[in-house]
Amino acid sequence: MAILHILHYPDERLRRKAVPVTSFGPPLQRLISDMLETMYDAPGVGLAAPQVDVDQRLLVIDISEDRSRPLCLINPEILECSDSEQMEEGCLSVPGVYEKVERAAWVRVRAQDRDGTSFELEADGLLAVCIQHEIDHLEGKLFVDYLSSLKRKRLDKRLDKMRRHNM
Ligand code: GNR
Ligand code: NI
Repeated sequence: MAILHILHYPDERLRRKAVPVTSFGPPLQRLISDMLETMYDAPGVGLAAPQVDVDQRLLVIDISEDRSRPLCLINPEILECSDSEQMEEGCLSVPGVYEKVERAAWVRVRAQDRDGTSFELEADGLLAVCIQHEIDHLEGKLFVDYLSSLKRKRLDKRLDKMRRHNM
């Protein structure tokens, strides 16, 4: 297993639209194990493949307290969603930034598991938010895209300053 490098905003590679997974062989199995290890190490509650520079439609999530319930969603699709709620979000690709985002409070999702078997999942609370956040990554979308333009400008200035400081 290996800890993978996580790309940081505003890296353009986070903006690509990921392509469907078609091969469920050993390379995919290794990638899933490495993504789980990377997520637990970070630590984060989710990780999408584009964050580790893999342009494919898969993500891992574990929202359990004791980090014992890994979930792997491959080629996920939101079939249905309802209500909306605001939750404070963070992202491993935008370290140190936490902002409220409005999303569906409930989702029904279809995905494939690591063997390629299709399944459906209903989620609310943090799991629902996390699934939507990770699926956004597959579309090249980041949670900061939902901020008002004023907040977004302030954030870009702050990050720019941090980067210049670190050069
Ligand atoms: O670790 C994470 N926490 C989190 C908190 C609220 C809403 C979404 C998330 S996902 C984030 C990990 C991450 O960046 N996944 O892409
Ligand atoms: Ni993220």
